Amino acid sequence: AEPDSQTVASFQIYSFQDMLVAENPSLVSKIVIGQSYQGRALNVLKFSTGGSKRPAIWIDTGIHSREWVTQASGTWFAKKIVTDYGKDPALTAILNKMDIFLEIVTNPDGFYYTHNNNRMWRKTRKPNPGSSCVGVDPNRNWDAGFGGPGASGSPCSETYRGTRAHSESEVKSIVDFVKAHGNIKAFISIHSYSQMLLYPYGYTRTPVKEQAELHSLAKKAITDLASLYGTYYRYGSIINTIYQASGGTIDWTYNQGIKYSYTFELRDTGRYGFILPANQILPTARETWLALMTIMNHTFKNP
Ligand code: 0X9
Ligand code: ZN
Repeated sequence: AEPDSQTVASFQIYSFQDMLVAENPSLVSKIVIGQSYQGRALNVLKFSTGGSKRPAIWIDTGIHSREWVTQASGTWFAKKIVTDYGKDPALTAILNKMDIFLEIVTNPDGFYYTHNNNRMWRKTRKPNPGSSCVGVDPNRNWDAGFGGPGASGSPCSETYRGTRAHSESEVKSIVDFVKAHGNIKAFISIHSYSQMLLYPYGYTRTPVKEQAELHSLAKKAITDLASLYGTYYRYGSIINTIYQASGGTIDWTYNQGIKYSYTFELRDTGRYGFILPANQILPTARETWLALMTIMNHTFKNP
């Protein structure tokens, strides 16, 4: 019989991660930072050439489960890192001084659900007591303007914030990891779709202290992204560029002192939306990598 799509998708991403570690043991290891509500491992790939608690770059994909081009791109980034280390001088220099952490399947329960029940599932899969609606928006659950405008208090909403900040294990596991690590210099959370590169804040109009630097770095990153296929990105703060959103990932990481906190919204601008055709995966991953390298390089040079 044909393997079901769940077998193909997250089993393959999980076994791919183990294979990558097995084939590149001196560069890649796998850390389990926690478990999802339904008990799935929250795997993070660590790319490191040595040292301990080196300054680090975090990248996550798939926190919104239906944004499938992000998990696919994250998988490609993992392979790209091991392929380019020792060949691309910029990446090699970065990895000789810094570590990269990559969480590809950041919302595994939601990802499972998008394959087996509802392709358009966005939230976690934890039941909400007193409601028949399931799940919390993991990009409204962080302790940054939590409960303010730009999130919902209704369990049936797609932007339900949850009963308290960090109520979702998928979020809390990252919070604990970031705090325990204490030396993360860039935090990049990858979503789709809209073609935007965003920096804090989402919950307030108050500009961040380093707005000028974050803005010009975003411009450089999207210019490099566009150099490959001409894909046009907008950029700016979340609240000025997309909409007000409270309890978001990168507002929390920024407030933790991680200056280079960015969110991508990958392809497209709505023609296919979340159901991006598979033939756009590789071009999306390739162009996004150019922007990631720009941000990582700037972080490396401005510790
Ligand atoms: O609404 C969101 O969570 C994001 N858009 S999406 O279509 N991927 O759902 C944008 C939110 C901006 N990011 C943060 N608040 N961190
Ligand atoms: Zn999203």
